[in-house]
Amino acid sequence: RARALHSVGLVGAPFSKGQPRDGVEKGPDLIRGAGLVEKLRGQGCAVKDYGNVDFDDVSDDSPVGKVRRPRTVGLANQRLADAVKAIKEDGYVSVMLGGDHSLAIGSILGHAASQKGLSVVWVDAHADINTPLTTPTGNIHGQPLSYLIKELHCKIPAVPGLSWIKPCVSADDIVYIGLRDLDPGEHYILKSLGIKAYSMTEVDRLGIAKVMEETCEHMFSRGKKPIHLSYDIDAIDPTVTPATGTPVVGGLTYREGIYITEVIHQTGLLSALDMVEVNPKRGKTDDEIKSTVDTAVDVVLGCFGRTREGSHPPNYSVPQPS
Ligand code: EXY
Ligand code: MN
Ligand code: MN
Ligand code: MN
Repeated sequence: RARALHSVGLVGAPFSKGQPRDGVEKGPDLIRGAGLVEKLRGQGCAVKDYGNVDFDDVSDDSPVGKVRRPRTVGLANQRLADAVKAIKEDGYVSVMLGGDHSLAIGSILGHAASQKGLSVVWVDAHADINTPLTTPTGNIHGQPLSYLIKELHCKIPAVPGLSWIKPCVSADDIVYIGLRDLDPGEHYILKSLGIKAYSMTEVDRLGIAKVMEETCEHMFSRGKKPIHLSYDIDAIDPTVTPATGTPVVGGLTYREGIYITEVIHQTGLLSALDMVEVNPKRGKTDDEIKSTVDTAVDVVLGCFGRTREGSHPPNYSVPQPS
């Protein structure tokens, strides 16, 4: 092949302290183990695997108000932000394999540090926009966007370990797809900031094709910015991806989940991807784990040009009988 179709910089983030369940730290190695790098190369991508980020536990990390493990999560995200920033400066599209969704803090901050402005597409059953004061659980994987949105900054109290975070995205630069489990505070924030959101109701009403058309229209109306796609595997229905910490019935089909990636790929603007919340310990059988991991792999492949219609190299010719 003359020239790689996409340059992918892969980083693993084996981190689980943004939520209470063990196992989600195994996501990166499982997704690699399912052949992600080989499959990306097989479809023409140049891949550099930056390995896994090293995370340290902060020993004395008692809750601050309701917020659990703020210093550990804050430190992990500082490390991840540096890793993603380096990947972007090396010229790759960053692919972060989680780990829990609190990692979006570091991934988006690192991405934003290398670009002038970003659009964020957040594919999730949940809005992950609780503030330290609205969170019902204290788990930071339900809060990452609250720290990152400029318009919410005045509602974020100083929390040890997290106060270094400078918001880097505007409410207008975010589109949600797949929502179906929001807390009251989250719903209020979405409505009051006017954040574009396609819940499962809109997916049902409009169909995924129209949802993606409108998603692109909304993003492009503000100029063509690099896209950060933050993809929580729990956006997809738990019949397909059951091995995740907070499954919610009534999710995206496999086909809808993949269609999103095909459209994002076609924009040519994908600049960073998060694939998070794959937790093998939450799968009841090997088949449940495999279906979840294989779907996560397919989401990443779809982002980098895999098409369901098939494909062929540009120089392909049908062999002639001699
Ligand atoms: N909204 C709930 C909370 O704040 O704890 C549940 C959050 C689950 C977050 C998952 C990963 O997307
Ligand atoms: Mn999430
Ligand atoms: Mn979720
Ligand atoms: Mn392509």
